[in-house]
Amino acid sequence: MNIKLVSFALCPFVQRSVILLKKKQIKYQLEYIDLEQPPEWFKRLSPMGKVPLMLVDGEVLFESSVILDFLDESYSPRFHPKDNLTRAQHKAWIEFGSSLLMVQHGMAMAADRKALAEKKQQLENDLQQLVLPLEQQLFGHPDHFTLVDAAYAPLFMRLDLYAGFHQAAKVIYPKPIADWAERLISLPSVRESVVDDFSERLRQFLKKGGAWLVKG
Ligand SMILES: N[C@@H](CCC(=O)N[C@@H](CS)C(=O)NCC(=O)O)C(=O)O
Repeated sequence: MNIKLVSFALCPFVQRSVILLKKKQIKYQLEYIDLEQPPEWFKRLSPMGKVPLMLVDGEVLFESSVILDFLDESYSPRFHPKDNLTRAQHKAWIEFGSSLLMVQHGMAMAADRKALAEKKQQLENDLQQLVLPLEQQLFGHPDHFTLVDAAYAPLFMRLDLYAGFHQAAKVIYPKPIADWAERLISLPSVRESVVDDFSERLRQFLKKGGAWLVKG
């Protein structure tokens, strides 16, 4: 199959697909677009005007979780659990991860310290939900990579960078999450899933958006 991934370099939802493509050693092409001024062909193909957009032999796929499912079903090894119920649970937690990505975006873009603190608190509250499934080893097991790992690694990578940008953005994790996050961001497939100057580009992007996190 000919796989082409349409991307914006800083998008965590695109990064999920890149991690899986790398993990499965699938050959693919990457095309970056300017989301502020998307090309006409992209507007025609992307129903919601969002990346990731994946072209599979020219056929259009969108929504990061659907792209993950498609890649997993089409290329070995399979990372989604075989058992129907467990697989459905993994999909549900991936959806939860998407909501966390929206909260982290709000936190990063917060215009002042107070707004950042509020978003960080919301994120810390939401993250608590992950403790039980991690303790029950529903996912996050060091020996078994899953699509949940691919879906959450972009979140933890960003939170790690924000803490480096300003200590006010340091998210406090309960131990099972801290261990999982540390493991995920050190995986080669995760480290290699972003552009080389990712941190600096992210900083510039936030600065342009007036984020307090990178002011001063
Ligand atoms: N639910 C989508 C979210 C994708 C998304 O929000 N992508 C952002 C970039 S990170 C985007 O394309 N935004 C452009 C826009 O909303 O106009 C997914 O999981 O693929």
